[in-house]
Amino acid sequence: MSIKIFTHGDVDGVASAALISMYIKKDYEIIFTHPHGLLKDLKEFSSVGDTLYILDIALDEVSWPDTIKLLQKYGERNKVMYFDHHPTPLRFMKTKLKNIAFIHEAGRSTSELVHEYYRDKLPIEAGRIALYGAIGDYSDETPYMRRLYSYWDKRMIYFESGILSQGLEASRRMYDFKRSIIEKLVSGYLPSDITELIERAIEMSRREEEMRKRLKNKIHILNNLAYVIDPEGSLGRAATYLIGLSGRSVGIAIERRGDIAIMSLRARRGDVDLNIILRKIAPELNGSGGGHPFASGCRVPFNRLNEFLRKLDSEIGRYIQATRYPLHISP
Ligand SMILES: [Mn+2]
Repeated sequence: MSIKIFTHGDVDGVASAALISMYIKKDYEIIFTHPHGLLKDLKEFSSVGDTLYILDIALDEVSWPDTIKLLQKYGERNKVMYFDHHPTPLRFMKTKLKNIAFIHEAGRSTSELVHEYYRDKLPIEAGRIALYGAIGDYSDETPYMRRLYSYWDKRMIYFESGILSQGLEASRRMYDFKRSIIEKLVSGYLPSDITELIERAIEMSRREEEMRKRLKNKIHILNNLAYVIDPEGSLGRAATYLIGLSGRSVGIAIERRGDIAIMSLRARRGDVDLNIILRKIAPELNGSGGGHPFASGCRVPFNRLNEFLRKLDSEIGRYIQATRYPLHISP
């Protein structure tokens, strides 16, 4: 029987785990996971009687009923806290949950939700950690976070958060390194105090710029989306740059892992809701996908990738058509 923190490996996940660690103080274990792996990781790394914190992990469109069933079973014996801000599955009903504290709100980072929940029990330094996480998810402009900014200098916070996000992006599956970062943040270090993190951040920025330049030769463009296979760099960053390079609404960076195509998708703000489209069409091709309206992830069998991309392209086109209203011209 112990305390387990399941979290995402990005800035928001790392910051949220640091905040929980500051609150619990000791004897916890941090496990990095992701939406598609949550159920398997829960079964492997936790058992009935554990106190669980799940942070910044979207509920997967396919496996969520089993995940919730398992968590409710754990919740009969011990505390289960679920903090997240990703849109929930299409048929998910928060009100039907039993024995799980489900703290959820779209549009606010998980770090913000965690900080607000435990704010009376956290030291002042927790506020800047929450801000790093919120910036990492582009969600630092909420009323609550704006209030937190009044204790800090925004430029300094952006500098530190930038090091953290570039450094973590360059350390994808280095879970022990990420645990050591959390430990350091908890004991009061700034990201800029951590030499290895800075070195990785600088190296990441250099590689990212090289990748961005290479994308021009690897890009494939359909009607409404642009994609690249194996960008040789961060998928999320590549997806963002594809929008600018192609002028299309959606950028998709794809990596092959065995028989699976792993994708990161970004949409131009205001054009489409990727989360809704992916939750609908990915399961139709034996895959899973979702996330935020403008930033999502997806995986489908590699041999169905072309079918998926064509389907997605026409679905995006339909979505844009359906939501495009004539401009209102005021007199
Ligand atoms: Mn997040």
